[in-house]
Amino acid sequence: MDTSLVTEFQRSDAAESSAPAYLRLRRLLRQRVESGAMGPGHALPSERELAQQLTLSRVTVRKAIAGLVEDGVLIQRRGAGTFVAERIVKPLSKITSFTEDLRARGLNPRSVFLEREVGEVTPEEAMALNLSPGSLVVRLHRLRYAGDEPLAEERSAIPHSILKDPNLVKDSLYAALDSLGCRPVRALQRLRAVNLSAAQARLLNVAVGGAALAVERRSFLADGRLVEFTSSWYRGDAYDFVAELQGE
Ligand code: 16G
Repeated sequence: MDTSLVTEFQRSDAAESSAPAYLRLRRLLRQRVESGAMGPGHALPSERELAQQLTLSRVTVRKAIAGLVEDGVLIQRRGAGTFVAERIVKPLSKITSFTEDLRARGLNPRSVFLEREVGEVTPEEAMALNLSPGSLVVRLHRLRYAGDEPLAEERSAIPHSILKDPNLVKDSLYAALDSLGCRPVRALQRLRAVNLSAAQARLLNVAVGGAALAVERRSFLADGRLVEFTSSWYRGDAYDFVAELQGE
């Protein structure tokens, strides 16, 4: 058993005893993944062991873990136990950003800009963003990395009326939008499987024809305005897209 987990949990107990135990444990486990203390593939002790060591009920431990499984930080394999997710598990029910997804897994998000400019909308962008021909958009074309590993190619268009200066986008588009009070609250997404072209395969450092998930996201502000149209090509060997489905 990882003794530092026990010590840290006891410390959190002393520091914020008013927070429910399952939330403190969830936060602690998340921090350990984010800091890299528990890397991809790391096996967690069994529920029973964790409960015993931390003197918690199994229900509490299960509840702490369930939230992290839902967020894609941990995965459970039947009969084998609970592990830190190896592939990046992207929950489809939340509007998270590339930067947030990677940080949540203790990875280092980085981007290389292939394009960052203001230009007139293309017919496709005008249609997707509901803009009239001749309107201006900020256009970003980025190669998105975890450390040195390219994971996705991404093209975004943001109405110029919302984002005036493309250079406001440093590491994260959503951080820039957030700073303007314009973080999307709702999005429509379309996913399809594709084989990468030679140019894309070169950028993403995979074999020509390698599999990718092509995702188009149109995001909205609370007042209904469209704030982004982004086309992303995520490497198929690095990502799992997970959605929770509910009966009617
Ligand atoms: C994700 C989004 C993309 C968004 C980007 C912002 C999907 C499929 N796409 O890649 O629409 O523009 O994150 O990331 O999740 P950033 O804030 O790190 O620039």
